[in-house]
Amino acid sequence: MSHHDERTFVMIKPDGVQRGLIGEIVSRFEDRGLKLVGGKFIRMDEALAHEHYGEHEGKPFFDGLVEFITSGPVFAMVWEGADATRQVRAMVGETDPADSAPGTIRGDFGLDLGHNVIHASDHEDEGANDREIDLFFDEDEFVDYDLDAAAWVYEDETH
Ligand code: IDP
Ligand code: MG
Repeated sequence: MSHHDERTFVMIKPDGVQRGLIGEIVSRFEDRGLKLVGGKFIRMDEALAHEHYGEHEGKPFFDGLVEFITSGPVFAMVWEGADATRQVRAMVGETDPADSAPGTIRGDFGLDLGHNVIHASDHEDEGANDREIDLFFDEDEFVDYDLDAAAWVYEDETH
């Protein structure tokens, strides 16, 4: 079942947490058939924020981004499934909620670029997933189990 086990890093940002969207967003990934393998509710410190958003250091919005992402708790998760990184990014929408199609998370729950509810690893950035998963999770924090629904999600999964 190797092609079902791609892992991707997802994080509900402080605005999503404060607006009570954790359940709604988790539901969307569950409904899609993805498997939750790790999750943690944390307050990011400045060092973690700098490391996570290192690629944006020096950009005009960087300081505001670090201030925002450390301003309250975030819910970090790892989801697993076929083509998970690309599929999750498609469910998330564009970086700017104003450009995001209705039906996507940012398109349904946001209006402002600086408060776009959710982070997901970039499928176009080869190393992003592994880097972000490693940054937020230790290997022993992943839960090893079979998701029974997988037998109905994937045609080639056995019952
Ligand atoms: P992404 O979250 O869709 O991958 P990135 O370009 O990687 O988008 O930017 C990371 C985050 O930085 C965005 O999600 C958004 O919160 C913030 N951001 C990006 N560009 C801007 C901007 O021009 N103004 C304010 N915030 C921005
Ligand atoms: Mg990005």
